[in-house]
Amino acid sequence: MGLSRTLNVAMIGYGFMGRAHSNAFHQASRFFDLPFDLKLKTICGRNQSRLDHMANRWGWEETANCWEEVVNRTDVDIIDICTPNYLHEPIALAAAKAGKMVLCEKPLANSVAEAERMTEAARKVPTLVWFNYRRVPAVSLARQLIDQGKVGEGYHYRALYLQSWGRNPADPGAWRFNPTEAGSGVIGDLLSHSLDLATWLNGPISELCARVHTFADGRQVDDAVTVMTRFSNGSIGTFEATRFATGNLNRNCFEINGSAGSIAFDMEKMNHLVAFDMGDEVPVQGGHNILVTGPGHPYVDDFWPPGHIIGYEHTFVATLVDFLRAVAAGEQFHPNFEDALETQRLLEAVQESNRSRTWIST
Ligand code: SOE
Repeated sequence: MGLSRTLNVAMIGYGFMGRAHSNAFHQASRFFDLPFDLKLKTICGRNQSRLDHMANRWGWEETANCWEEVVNRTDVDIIDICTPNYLHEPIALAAAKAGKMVLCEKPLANSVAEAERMTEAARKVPTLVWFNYRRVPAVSLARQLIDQGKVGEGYHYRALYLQSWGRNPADPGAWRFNPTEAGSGVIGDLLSHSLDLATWLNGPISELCARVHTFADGRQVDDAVTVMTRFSNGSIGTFEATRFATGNLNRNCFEINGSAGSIAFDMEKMNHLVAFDMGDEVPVQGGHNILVTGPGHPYVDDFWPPGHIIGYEHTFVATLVDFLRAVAAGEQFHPNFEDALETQRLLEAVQESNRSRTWIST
């Protein structure tokens, strides 16, 4: 791919993720030395007044209403998809066909079949799926500690993704509650994050057994899910994802227990990682509460001086930085469409296990 220094970005969609991505497109080159400059060229969607508001506030040059035209523009290099899930596939297929780099919100699709078509179509273009929690510095540090053998032989992987807004009946028509648009409830929205992290940190899942539940009367998507897993490395896992965890707003947590130590993370304390090391002298054994703000921790040296904490938005910046550097180096970025397809297979196995009331090999 002969790329110029400036890459023009077109974003399709303008909700919560549209803001998170717009911020990342601006901030990436302010904090990091990058191989490319990004131009926020056009933002596309149906509602003109929301588009105008987004364009003014977040510095998009133009607005557009027809994504089919936008993905075929010769002056656009990157298509960023942050629409409701059901539109991921058609937009990604068209964008890949037009030879664009394709960035896509999670979950990649509403089914494995869709995700397979997207992955196949995009084989020759750089892809990114916004599983942003991998780039929380504390989570990246967890991965480094695991790679250094600090957990040892894995025994347990435990994940919770707890939110509570599903209890609010106020907006039953919102797309996240519409099975045609969202595909599922917490399975695609929250469990997908936990499974992406789990397979990145602890390796492939070999089998699983799941129970899905909907609490709200008449709601057509799942509100909660619990999953038991076996991992290929011999460890066992439990996962819980819910929009009914009263009192919890965005607690994306995991804990890993192994022969050499343990690691625990909680997104509501995202600048910290708790690490327990069996190598410590017994009288001082206990969880080290590490403030992951540098020096030397992943990403943070390019943000603020040590001790100056960062936030949710920085995870999108770090994701984008790694993607642009991978593109410049001609390397594969992860998680890409292929990685997200594997997660999609797990999501479908969860649905299948719930339907059949059986363990599913994955
Ligand atoms: C849902 O409330 C949501 O916004 C998810 O869609 C995001 O992926 C997650 O990061 C935060 O919660």
